[in-house]
Amino acid sequence: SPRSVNSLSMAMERTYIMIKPDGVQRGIVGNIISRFETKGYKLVAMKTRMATKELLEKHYADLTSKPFFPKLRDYMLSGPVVSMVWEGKEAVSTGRKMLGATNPLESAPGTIRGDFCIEVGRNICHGSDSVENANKEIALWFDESEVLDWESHSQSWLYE
Ligand code: IDP
Ligand code: MG
Repeated sequence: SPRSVNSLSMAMERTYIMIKPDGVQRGIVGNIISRFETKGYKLVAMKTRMATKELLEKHYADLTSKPFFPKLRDYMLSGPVVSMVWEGKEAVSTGRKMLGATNPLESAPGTIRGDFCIEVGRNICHGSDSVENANKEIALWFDESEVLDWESHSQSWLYE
């Protein structure tokens, strides 16, 4: 394989990015994909589907007791979501930076939430907040066989 020693030893991560129903309805799917793609991250899984109550209760397990959880669940069930796994160096923390703050009014311009939305309950995109949670979320939303190992021809143009 033409991979360099460096690229093999560096901390490659996978993060779970999900475009929420408002992002799909508003036609922002392509823009969000494009940002991760042009950053240099590698798309290793993607599908469009309806979420389910069961998936959302696991995905947002830390939030099920919050007063806003029923509204969050209804919002996430209101239309299709786009589930993706993006891979690359520090993809989890960088993905969070690309998303911006949870509250879009506190998200910097140039971030996905900063550029495209206004309210916390309509913030168009999810991104894993730690490597551990990313691995859990990827296993929750995808079968193992749906997450692909493939070698990008850009590898040596992205990593030294
Ligand atoms: P995150 O999506 O930035 O990781 P979390 O705190 O994990 O933020 O919350 C998950 C999602 O729940 C948020 O993206 C947002 O859609 C929703 N949410 C969080 N806090 C509130 C709130 O106070 N009111 C309404 N919805 C909220
Ligand atoms: Mg979160």
